[in-house]
Amino acid sequence: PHPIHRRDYRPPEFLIDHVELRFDLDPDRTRVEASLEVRRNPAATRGDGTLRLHGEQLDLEEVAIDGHRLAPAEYRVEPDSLTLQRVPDRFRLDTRVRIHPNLNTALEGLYQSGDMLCTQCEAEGFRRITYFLDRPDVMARYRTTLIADKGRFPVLLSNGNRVEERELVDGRHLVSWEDPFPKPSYLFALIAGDLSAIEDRFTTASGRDVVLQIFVEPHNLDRCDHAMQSLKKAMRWDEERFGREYDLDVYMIVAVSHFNMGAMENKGLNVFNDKFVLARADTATDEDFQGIEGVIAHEYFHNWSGNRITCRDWFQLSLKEGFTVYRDQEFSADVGSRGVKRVADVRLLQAHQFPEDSSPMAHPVRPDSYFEINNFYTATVYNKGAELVRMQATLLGPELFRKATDLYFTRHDGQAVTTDDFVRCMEDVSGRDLMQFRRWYSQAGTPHLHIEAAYDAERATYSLLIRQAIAPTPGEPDKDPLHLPLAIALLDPQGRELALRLEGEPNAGEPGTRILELRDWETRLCFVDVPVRPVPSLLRGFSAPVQPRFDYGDDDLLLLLRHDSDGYSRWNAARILMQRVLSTMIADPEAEVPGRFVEAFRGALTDPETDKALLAEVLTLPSESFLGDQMETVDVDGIHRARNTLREILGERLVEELLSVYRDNADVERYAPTPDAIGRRALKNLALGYLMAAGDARALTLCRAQFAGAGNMTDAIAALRLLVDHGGEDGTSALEAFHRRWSKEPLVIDKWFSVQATSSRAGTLGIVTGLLQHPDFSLRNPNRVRSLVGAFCTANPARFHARDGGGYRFLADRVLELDPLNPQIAARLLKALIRWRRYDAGRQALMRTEIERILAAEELSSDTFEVASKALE
Ligand code: HT7
Ligand code: ZN
Repeated sequence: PHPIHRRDYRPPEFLIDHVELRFDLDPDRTRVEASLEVRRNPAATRGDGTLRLHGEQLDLEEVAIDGHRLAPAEYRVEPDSLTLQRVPDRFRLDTRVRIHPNLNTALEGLYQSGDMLCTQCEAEGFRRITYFLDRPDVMARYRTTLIADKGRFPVLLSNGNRVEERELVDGRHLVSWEDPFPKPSYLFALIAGDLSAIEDRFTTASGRDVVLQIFVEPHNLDRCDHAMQSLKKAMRWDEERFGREYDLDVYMIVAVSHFNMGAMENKGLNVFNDKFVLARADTATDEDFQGIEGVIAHEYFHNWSGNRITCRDWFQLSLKEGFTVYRDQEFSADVGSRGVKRVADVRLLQAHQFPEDSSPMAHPVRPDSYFEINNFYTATVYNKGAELVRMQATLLGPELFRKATDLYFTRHDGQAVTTDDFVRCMEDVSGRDLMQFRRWYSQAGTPHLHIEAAYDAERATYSLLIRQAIAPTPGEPDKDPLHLPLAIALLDPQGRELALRLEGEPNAGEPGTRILELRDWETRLCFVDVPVRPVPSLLRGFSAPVQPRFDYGDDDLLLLLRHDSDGYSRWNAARILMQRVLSTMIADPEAEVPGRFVEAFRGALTDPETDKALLAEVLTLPSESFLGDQMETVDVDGIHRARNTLREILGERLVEELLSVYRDNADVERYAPTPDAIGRRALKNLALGYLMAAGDARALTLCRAQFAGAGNMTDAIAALRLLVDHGGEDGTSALEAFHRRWSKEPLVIDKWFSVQATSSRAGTLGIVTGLLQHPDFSLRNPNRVRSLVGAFCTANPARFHARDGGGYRFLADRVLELDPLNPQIAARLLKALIRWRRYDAGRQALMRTEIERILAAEELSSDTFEVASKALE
C-alpha cells in the first residue's frame, strides 16, 4: 500500500451533476445500473481527457457513453478503477455492474445484515456499489430506484423524498427516491427489509411539517420511543442554539444489527447501529440511554455540519466530526447536567485521545497523510477536534461564536470545504487573528502546561509562570507553541472566588473565572490586590486540551474538592488526591492510607449539596489505564493490586456511610433516564462496588437482592458485574440466569459477554477464549466482537497485559482471523498493542512479537498493515 498525502490534493478534473441509480436487489446478486451526467470541472487544470472512476469488487457488465456501448478495448478495468480515455467535455456515462451483498463481510458498500440489505458508504464504500468519482468534493443530485421481492423486502428506502411506487410482475415492487440536495457519494444510502416504523411529526421554526420515522425489525418496535424523543429534542435545540432547521419533508432512521461504527448521517436516511436506537428500561442501561440521546443528536446535527456543508477531502474529516461532536456535547450539556457532561467528556478525552496523541499513531486533528482513511476516525479527529471548536467558542465568546457559525453555514452552504475555511469564519466575524491558533489543527501531541505560582504577602501579589512543552510525535520532532485559553479563578481559604486584577489593569473585575490567553512557550502574569495566599482553580471547565502540572499541596486539593464551583476542577482535585495515595501504594504495598484522605472521601460521600452524578464521578477511583498513563513504565500488577486494596480499605472504613448512600438512593419509583435518577443509580452502584470490594456480608446480600429484583438493566448489570467478580456459585448462577432470561436479546447478550471479558478474576483469558466457541459468538458481528474481544483487550488491563503474553497472543490471533473478513474492525482491535513501548522489557518483547507476526501474514489489509507497521516505526 501507498500513503496518500494532503499536499497532493487537486480539484477533480470532472464533476458529476446528476446520478440515476437503479438497483435490482438480491442478497446473492444485485444488479446496479448507474447513469451519470459528467462534465469537465472548469475550476480544474485541463488534463488529457482521461476519466478514472473508483470501483472495487464490482463485476462490470456494460459501459456506454451517450448511449453508445463501449467495446472492452475502449476502457480499462483494474481492481480499484475503471478508466476511460479521451472522454467528451460533457456526456452521459451508463454502467451496469453486479455485486454480492451476502459475501460482503467488511460491511462497506451494500451488505446483508440479518434479513435486511443496507449500505455504509463513508468513507469510501460507494465505490463498492458502482463506478464513481468517490470523493467528497464531487457533489451530485441523486434519483434512486429500488426493485426487490415485495414479500422479502416490503420496505425500500433511500435518500430524499419518495417519488414513485408500483407493483411489478412476479411479486416484485419498485420504489423511487429523489434527493433534491447535491451530496457527496459517502452520504448515499439504501435500505431493503421487512421493517416496521414508529412515526411522529415535527413542525420546524418556520412552520414546515416533517415526518419522522424510525424503522426497526417488528419485534423491536417497543423500544424506539427514547430515540424518537431524543430526535425531537435535538431538532428543536439546533433551531434555538444554532438557528439550523431541517430541510427535507421526511427524516428516517433505520436500526441495523451489523455495523462497523455507531451510526451514519446519510442524507434524510440515517443508518444506525441498533445499540444506539433500541432502549427499554429492562434491556438498556443509563449509559445506553445517554448514548442514544447523544448519537441520535450527533447524526441529526450532521445534516448541517457535514451534509449541507461537507469536507473537501478526507484530511478535513474533523471539519464535520469535530464540530458535530462539539454540537452534540453542548446539546447533552443543555438537556442534562453541564458539569457532569463536561467531566464525562474530559474523562473520555484523557482515556482515549491523550494516549493516542503520544502513541506511534499520533496525528494532527487534520492529518497530513494516511494509508487507509478508515484508521483516522479517531479520538484525535473527533474529540480533540471538538476541543478545538470549543476553544474557538471560548476565545470569541458566545455571541461572536454564534455569528461565526451563522456565517459558516451561509457562506459555505452546498460546498465542500476545509478546516481553514471554518477558522476563517471565526476570524472574519471577530476581527481576531487566529493564525497561530491554526497550529492546533496541524500539530500533533498534547501540550503540557507547567505552572508555578508565588504569593507575595507584602505586595499582595500572586504571580504565575506558565510554560508550555510539547513532546515530539512521529514525523514531527520540533513543535511550536500554541495559542490557548486558560480559564482560572483564585479561591480564598474559605473557598470563595476572589476578584481578579492583572498588573496594569485599572480595575478588578467581578469575582469568578478569568480567561487568560497563552501564546508563548513561557508566560508570566501577576495578579495584584490579592489579600491572602489563594488556591488557584486552574483550567476551569478544561478550557484547553492540555495536561496541567501544578504542585498543589494536599490542603489545596481538599479545598478545591470541597468548595470549587467548577465541576471539572473538583473532580480533578479528587483524582490528583487519589492518584497520590495510589502512587504511594504502588511503590510500597505496605503503605498506609492517610486518615485525612479517608475523611475527605467521607465528607464528599455525605455531602448533600452536590449533584449525585458528579459525586459518583468524583468518588470513582482513576482507572488502571489512567494510572498507567501517568507512570514512566506501566506497572500493570502494582496498579491492579493498589487499586483493589484502596477500594477495599475505603469500603471497610466507610461501611456505614456507604450503606446509607446505598439505601438513600435505592430507587423505588418507575425507571426514568432523567439526570437526577441516573445520578442516584450511579452513586448507589458505586457504593455497592466499594462495599463488595470490602467483602461485607451485608453487601453480598444487597447485591444478590439487587440482581434478582432489578427493575432496570442499569441495576441488573451493576449487580451482575459485582457477583461475577466476587466469583464462586454467585457469579456462575447469576451468569446462567442472565443468559437464560435474555437469550433472545442480542444487545443484552453483548453485555453478558462484556461482563465476563472485563472480570478481574485470574482465569478470565481462559473464559474469554472458551466464549469464542459459544453458539452466540460470531466474528461477523462487530458488536459481538467488541463486546468480547474488544472489551477484554481494552477494558481489562490486568488480564490483557498478563506477564506471560497470553493476552497479546489472543489478540493477534483474533486480528489475523478478522482481517480477511472485516479489516476495519481488525485494525481497530490491533490498536490495543501499539503502545508497547510503555511497558517493561518482557512485555515489550512479547507485544512486538505479536505485531511482527501480524505483519508477516500474507495479504494483510491496508487497514491492519498501516496500524502494525506504524506501531513498529
Ligand atoms: N460519519 C460517520 C462515520 C462512519 C463510518 C466511517 C467509516 C466506516 C464506517 C462508518 N460508519 C459511520 C459516523 C459519525 O461520525 O457520525
Ligand atoms: Zn459524526
